Amino acid sequence: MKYKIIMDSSSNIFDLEQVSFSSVPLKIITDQKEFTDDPNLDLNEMLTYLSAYKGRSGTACPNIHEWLEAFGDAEYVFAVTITGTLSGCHNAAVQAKDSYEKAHPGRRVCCLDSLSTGPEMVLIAEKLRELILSDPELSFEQIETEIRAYMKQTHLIFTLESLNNMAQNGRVSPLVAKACGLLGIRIVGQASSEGTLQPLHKSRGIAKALKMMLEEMKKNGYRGGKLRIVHCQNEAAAREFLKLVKTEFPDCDASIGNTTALCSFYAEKGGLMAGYESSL
Ligand code: X90
Repeated sequence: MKYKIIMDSSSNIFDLEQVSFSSVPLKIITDQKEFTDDPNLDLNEMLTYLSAYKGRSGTACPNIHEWLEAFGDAEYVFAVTITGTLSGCHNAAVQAKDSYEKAHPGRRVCCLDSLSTGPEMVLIAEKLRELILSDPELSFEQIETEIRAYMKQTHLIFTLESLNNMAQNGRVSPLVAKACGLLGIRIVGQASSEGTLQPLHKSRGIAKALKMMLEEMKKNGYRGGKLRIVHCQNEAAAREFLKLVKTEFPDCDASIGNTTALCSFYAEKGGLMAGYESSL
């Protein structure tokens, strides 16, 4: 296989069928413990530990070396990362690319900053797979052009119960975080075009929040395209959301999955994220 797709673990997936794929883990760090976002992690154990832990907790992105290791000896790599506006992940991938291409003339790496995370990255990876498998004659450059065009049509919408960990780690302003710290108040937000957390609404209760998410998606051009939902210990809300979308778009290609460590840490318990395609 000429092509390899690599994503950091904020994508919440550890494999992708039919193509060469690998995930590069981020880490969740406290003064006493470190959790690696890979398939060996016991997520419930981590969340239980963190909810009892009173000290500081943070995250760390993979370094250049870890990216290089994931490139392996692939001829052509597509590396999809969490937003470079909020994480050093993309930067590390770009530095790894430079050193890889220098060390191995002829090999190529394309680093794609999702300006987003989670299920929007999954849409990008699935499209890459489709392009790679569809036509063996398609060149690396052609795939890059196609995927960059596609990324203009993908979006991320979410609802969160708490922005504590985002605020504590400087990923959102304390002012924004305060709005959703109150009991029973959720925010609905989206990944902005700059790759930051953009709050859109506050909602008391989940039902209204889910309606707002769908409204925002439609405003943004959603007409029944692909939908990838993930949740942090909130399967009921994920199912409810899918049901809501299906009442208007019964034929949409949709799936529900779990957040792994990185997204669980930031989206926190109850958080719901959805990546979707717009038709605009
Ligand atoms: O340590 C690191 O380099 C990782 C930092 C990641 C910070 C952002 C994580 C966001 C996770 C939360 C809800 C969606 C926010 C979307 C913003 C684009 C998911």
